[in-house]
Amino acid sequence: MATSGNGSAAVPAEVDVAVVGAGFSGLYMLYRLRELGFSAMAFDEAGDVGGTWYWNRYPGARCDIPTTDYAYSFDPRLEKDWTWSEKYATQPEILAYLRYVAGCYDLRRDIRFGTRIAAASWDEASRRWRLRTNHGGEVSCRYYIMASGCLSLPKTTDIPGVDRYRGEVYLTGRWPHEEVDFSGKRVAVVGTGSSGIQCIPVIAREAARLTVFQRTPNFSVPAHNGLPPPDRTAQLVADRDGYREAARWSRGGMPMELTDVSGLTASEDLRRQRFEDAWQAGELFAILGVFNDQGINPVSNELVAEMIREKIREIVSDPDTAEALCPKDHPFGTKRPCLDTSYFETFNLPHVRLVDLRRTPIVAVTDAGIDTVEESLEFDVIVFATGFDAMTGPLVSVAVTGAGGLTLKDKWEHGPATYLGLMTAGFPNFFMITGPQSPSVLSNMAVSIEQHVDWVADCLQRLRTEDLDRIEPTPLAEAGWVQHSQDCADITLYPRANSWYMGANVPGKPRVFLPYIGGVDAYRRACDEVAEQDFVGFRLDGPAASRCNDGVIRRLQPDVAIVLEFMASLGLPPMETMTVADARAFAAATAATLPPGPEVGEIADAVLPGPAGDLEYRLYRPPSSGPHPLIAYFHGGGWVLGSQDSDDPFCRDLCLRTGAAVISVNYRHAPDDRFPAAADDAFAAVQWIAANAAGLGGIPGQLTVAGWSAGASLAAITCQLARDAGGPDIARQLLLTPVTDCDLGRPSYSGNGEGFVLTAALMRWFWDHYADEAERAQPMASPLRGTLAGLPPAVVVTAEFDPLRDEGEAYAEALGAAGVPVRHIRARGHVHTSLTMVDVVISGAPVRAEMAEALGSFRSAPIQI
Ligand code: N01
Repeated sequence: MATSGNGSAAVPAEVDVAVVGAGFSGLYMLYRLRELGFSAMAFDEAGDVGGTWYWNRYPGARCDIPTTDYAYSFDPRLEKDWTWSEKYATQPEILAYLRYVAGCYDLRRDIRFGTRIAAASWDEASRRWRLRTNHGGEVSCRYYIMASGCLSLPKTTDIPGVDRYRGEVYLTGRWPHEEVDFSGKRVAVVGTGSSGIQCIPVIAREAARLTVFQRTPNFSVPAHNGLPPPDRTAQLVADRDGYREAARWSRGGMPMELTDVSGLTASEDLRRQRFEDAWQAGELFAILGVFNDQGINPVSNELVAEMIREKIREIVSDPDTAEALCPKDHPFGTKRPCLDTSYFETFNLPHVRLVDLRRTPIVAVTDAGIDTVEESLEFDVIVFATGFDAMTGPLVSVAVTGAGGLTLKDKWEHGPATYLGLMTAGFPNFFMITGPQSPSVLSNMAVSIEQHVDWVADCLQRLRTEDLDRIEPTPLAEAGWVQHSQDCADITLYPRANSWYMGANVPGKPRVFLPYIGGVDAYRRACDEVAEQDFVGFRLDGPAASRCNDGVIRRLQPDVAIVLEFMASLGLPPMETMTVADARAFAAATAATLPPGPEVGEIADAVLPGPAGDLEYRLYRPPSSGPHPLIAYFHGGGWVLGSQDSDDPFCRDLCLRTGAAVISVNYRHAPDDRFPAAADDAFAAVQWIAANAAGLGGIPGQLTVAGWSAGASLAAITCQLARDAGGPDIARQLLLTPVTDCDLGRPSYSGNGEGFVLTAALMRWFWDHYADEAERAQPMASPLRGTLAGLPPAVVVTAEFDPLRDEGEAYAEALGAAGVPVRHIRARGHVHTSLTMVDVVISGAPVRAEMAEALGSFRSAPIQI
């Protein structure tokens, strides 16, 4: 084999697989590749194995996942032979562990240390990557794997004057191997993230004076370090395989019971008790899971945040310092919280001082210390704990050039785009271990690393077995995953923080949520499904054949998927197999379990005269003083179910978002009163509301007619009847996932007819109860078949996974063709019922906001009658 030297050891000219990095992921990758008989070589700039644990040698450096879980699980022998001494091991102990693992499998033999891959380019002709090392050596490989870590490239210090300083300077992420002596010295620490919070108490023990420069206070909870957690250890001893499997299928990569306690509804006692338990547990996932809604609901989040602030105020004696240490600019958890040992207590020491950079920013580093806007401070040592160019930094710091000459840096100029965080389109045979848009830093890295390495190893093995030698994700699959990853983040509070998760800590970096927050379990399922479905979304090529099962692996909104999974887990009988009475009782009971929706100004129940007796209605008034525009609203329920109660949260939401008074009118239901009773009632109700607008607190001439599902059908029909009758004046119509036609043969009926709550079978059941076959084609039942010219401007909302999608789209299109102003909102990833699930399906909120905005945009439109 031809080789090119790199100083200490030879670098082979050709390997099957080149791996960058010899930390947790690189070591296991190398192990798996060897096991499968691939020739493989790993490269690391460091002098030995360890990755992050090689570089981050600062005092106090420890893991923040308990050692019972922060370890390899692939070989039970490792677990038997290695014993951790602490719950959160120190950096030297973790480094010793990784050295031990490397020794067990003689991995160093295939690692070139002190060697950085400086550039990599894809050669389509040979279907190989050509890598260049910092020593000028070249390596050709079929597959190129970056196992370079998420937090391995320290951020360039962006404070002016750093080069001028004449004292000792240290960077936590590049700590020297020799012990640093702080005794008797005046020390500055800049940065209060995990690294700062870990090293500050330890440095304080030695330094003569310690000054901490804090730009953003961080949430931290006591680690309560000690022996490895006895409860977890006992579970491992009792059933090691079961424990590890539970970790693999958990939300965060550690076995953990998820709570169903909501911060919004829990009693004060329960809130406090759950918080105290988590505080005492000293585990990240415990404090991140005090309430099931703290990651998505600001009110619930603030409860936890404030309880932590209370602890800080209790611990820190000086009230001003305590207040400065209290984080207030981001929701709890949206920046990575820290686990500390005596961090806040350290500020009670007489020689420790906090400088709040929000009040007195740094002007520059001087030759003797640091100048703030208020004072000049001199130091013997400055420690920068200023963080990393996280996740994408280490990947784009290598000049990676893919097929067609595009560099990774250019491709990701506006943010990373990956398929599953594993690969990126345009870069064939290039894999990332824990890349952006995979759970990585939001999970127990040990579990996520093993999952990625196993997926890649299995993939390479399958390619070899099938005589394939090139794999690349398709643009469609990648765009779908990027969207899904973004959708997952968007329903949480995470994007609100200026965190390194968002790339916000590095000036000029695109602001994009980098990791995948859907959970280790959901993520693993997606990866497994991709492989099982013949690598859906990947293009596979070999000397003899090519194939591509193109597609998107996750198209539902993540919270909609959770609701569907939950409903499926209940194993309920389909509604169409129930009696009407049972179906009504079931629908009412389900509605009663949902959150109540937002507070409005006033709610009043009353009746209005209908053609066959009084009709009940509920009036929702906005908090602002009136008069208000009016919305006459008709509930959903297939003409069979529901009442003015059933859509209550949605009506409250509609009232607040539009600033209109909503009048939700009940109407006669089938089969007791069949077609056209409901339509007659709806028209009569709108006539009465228009006639009594002023008395209802409404602005005459500002009446919108709205509805959801069958109620939207009634709204559409009412607008047609009003036009034909020459009144009343209707300013706008809002049709949310409407029934518009009796033809159940449209593609959305077959595509979305099962598994998305409203089924094709249930829709048939509704129609059968409501109208005879012969009546259904009348415009009073199928408004799509009516004349549409001259109708009021319409906002039509359709949901992607709704059997009624196509008839809603057809109605929007037909209205437009008839000259009616239309705003058609397509709710991506939603089902028929999800947009009305206020405070349950968070991803519905932006759609409802758009809906309200669209209604507002028609406010000045001329009335069409
Ligand atoms: O970095 P950080 P880190 N002037 O980015 C401040 C993992 N980790 O190395 O927030 C003044 O969190 C910056 O301020 P601000 C863990 O995932 C784990 O501490 O940008 N200050 C912030 O306070 C962690 O989240 C462990 O306003 C400046 C700090 O520096 C991740 O690594 C241990 C500044 C940087 O905090 C990163 O942690 C250590 C400036 N110009 C790390 N620039 C474990 O426990 C930045 N800052 C396993």
